[in-house]
This record gives sequence, structure tokens and C-alpha cells, in this order.
Amino acid sequence: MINNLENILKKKISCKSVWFMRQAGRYLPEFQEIRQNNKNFIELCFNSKLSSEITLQPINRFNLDSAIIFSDILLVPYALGQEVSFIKNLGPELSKINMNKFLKISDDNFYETLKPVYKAIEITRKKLDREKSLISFVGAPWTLLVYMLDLRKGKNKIDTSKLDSSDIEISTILDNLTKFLCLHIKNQIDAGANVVQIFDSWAGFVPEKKINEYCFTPNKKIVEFCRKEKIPNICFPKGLQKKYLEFNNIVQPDGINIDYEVEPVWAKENLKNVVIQGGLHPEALLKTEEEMFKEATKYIQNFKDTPYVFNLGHGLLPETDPDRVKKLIKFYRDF
Ligand code: 1CP
Repeated sequence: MINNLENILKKKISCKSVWFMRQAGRYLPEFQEIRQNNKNFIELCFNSKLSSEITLQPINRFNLDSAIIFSDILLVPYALGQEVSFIKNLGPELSKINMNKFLKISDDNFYETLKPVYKAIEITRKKLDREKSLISFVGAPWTLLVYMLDLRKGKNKIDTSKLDSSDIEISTILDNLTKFLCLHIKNQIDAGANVVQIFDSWAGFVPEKKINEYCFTPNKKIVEFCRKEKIPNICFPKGLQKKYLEFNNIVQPDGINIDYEVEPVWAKENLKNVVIQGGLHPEALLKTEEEMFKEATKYIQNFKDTPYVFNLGHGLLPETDPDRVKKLIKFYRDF
């Protein structure tokens, strides 16, 4: 049971365990094949049978230690009343939020919309080896807000003017999201998931003076809910740099995924009482094999005697060669 993620998170023990963010997805030809016949991404996410099949693709190919359910963080805004479409090369696009609708969705209605996700988890848990963990996930409230209010300005910028000028109450949205995200976590666990990862992919873009209100507090509320429900949890507040320390002290998750900007030596010294996960730059898999192994060694060596889960500093890139993923896993396991 040494590689079992839920045990590692519960007991904070040293281990040998590996999985990758975005392990189920675009870099795999077997995913592309399904995707080609399923042009509507949301519909694909709601196809329980296919979603389960996609979840298991990287497990069958690489024998990873954990599976992450194939779904998307934007299914929650969808279930709360916004249209969501995925536009090739542009990313997701949401219809304008209707606050009346958003605040009126009932728990039952929310459950009914997301039922196919829970069904996919149920199917997958039955097929997955018992010693492997099934990871469920949610987007953190701030990261969902970025999409819901269309705050993105290109890949690496956000439009904060919309936050100041917005007549919509940001705190009302964050609170309502937090409530439904806890429900979504609980439903996924009840369906058979063993762990939850909370993706705050846009945490690095929270305006400085709002960091408590938009990032730390909502993540903390979700982690507290998980603790009450005994749900092993991992936070990924991407882009926080040195504020990872404050985040970890305030939020106190079971696990924390570092991004590629966080120095592993610094992380080991500063992030305490937590299982550290990830860090390796996804671009390392696009370099020569020698460079990839060299960069991976930096993490594996540094964390070799601490509770550490091998993973990346963000998701696998679509242009990644699956053979490289295989070689990286072997390199880690042989280390
Ligand atoms: O084929 C396609 O074009 C769809 C690509 C795709 C995939 C495979 C999207 C659209 N979502 C997913 C699945 C997905 N999304 C998973 C599956 C499980 C796995 O990891 O293997 C997960 C965990 C997510 C989570 C997700 N979706 C995040 C958080 C993690 C991260 O990468 O930062 C975010 C921000 C999204 C939004 C989203 N969905 C899809 C895209 C292209 C994006 C990002 C767009 C952007 O950069 O703003």
C-alpha cells in the first residue's frame, strides 16, 4: 500500500507514488481518437462511459499510481446556470452570469446536472485496482470566478478593472461557489473517489490586497470542510511564489502541489506538516532525455526522504510525446 495516495495524505509518510496533472488528455492518441468523434467537450465530460474510459487510458498505458477523473472545473459554473463552450485554440468561453439564476439553483438541481460525473466515478472505481487512488477535483472559487466573469486577458494576464467596476458582489459569488464546491466534493467522494485536488490555477493573479479574501479564505473553508468529512485533500495555488508559505500555514491542506516557479529546496525547508507534490516543469518533457532526467533528479533527490508525490508543476502539455512520460515514470521508479 506504499504508493496509495490517500494513505500518504492521511499519514504524511514517505512513499513512492507518481501521477501527472492532465495525464488523461490531449497528448494521448487514444484520447484524440475519442475526441475526434465527440466534438462537444461538455457533452464528452457528461458521457460517463467515455469519461471513465479516458480516465483509465493513462493507467492502462503507464500503470500510474493514481487516476484522476476525466472532467473539467468548468462543469460547476455550467451546473450553476452558465453556458460553457470550448473554442479550439482559444479555450473556454462562458455566457454572461445571471445572478438570479446563479443564486437560485437548488442542491438537487446541481446534483442532477452533475450526476454523469458521479456515475463516471462509480464506474471507474469499480475498474481501477484497489491499491490505486481515484482523484476527484474542483476549481477553487477564485479560479472559477476568473472564467465566470471573463477576467482573462490573454494567457498570462487578468483584467482587474472588471473586479472594481463590477456591480456584482464578488463575495456573494465566492461564498455561493464555496458552498457548491463542497457539495461537489462530497458527491464525488460518495461516488467512490478517494482524494480531492483543489485547483487554484489563477491564484498568482489575485490582486495583492485581496489575497486573503479571494484565495486563502475560500481554500481554507474548503479544506476545513474536507477535514470535517475526513477527505484527503491537495491544494494547488499556482503562481503564489513565496506566498506558498503563508498559504500552507493558513489553509493547512493535507497535500500541496508546488508549481515550477517554486524552488524545491525552499519548499522542503518552508512547507511543513504537508505532503509536497509535483514541481517539475512540464516543458522538461519536451527537452532532450538527458535534460529531462537532470531536471527530474533535482526534485527526486531533494525530496527523497520526505513525504513527496512525484508530479509536475502544471499539466502535461498537448505536444508531449507519450513515450517520454513512460521514460520519466521508469526513471523515477528506478531512482
Ligand atoms: O480536447 C480538448 O480540447 C479539451 C482539453 C481539455 C481537457 C483534456 C480541457 C479543456 N479540460 C480537460 C480535462 C481536465 N481539465 C482535467 C482532466 C483530468 C486530467 O488532469 O487528466 C482536469 C483536472 C482539468 C482541470 C482544469 N480545467 C483546470 C485546472 C488545471 C489547470 O490546468 O490549470 C483549468 C484551468 C481548466 C479549464 C480548461 N479546460 C480546458 C482548457 C483548455 C482549460 C484551460 C484554458 C485556459 O488556459 O484558460
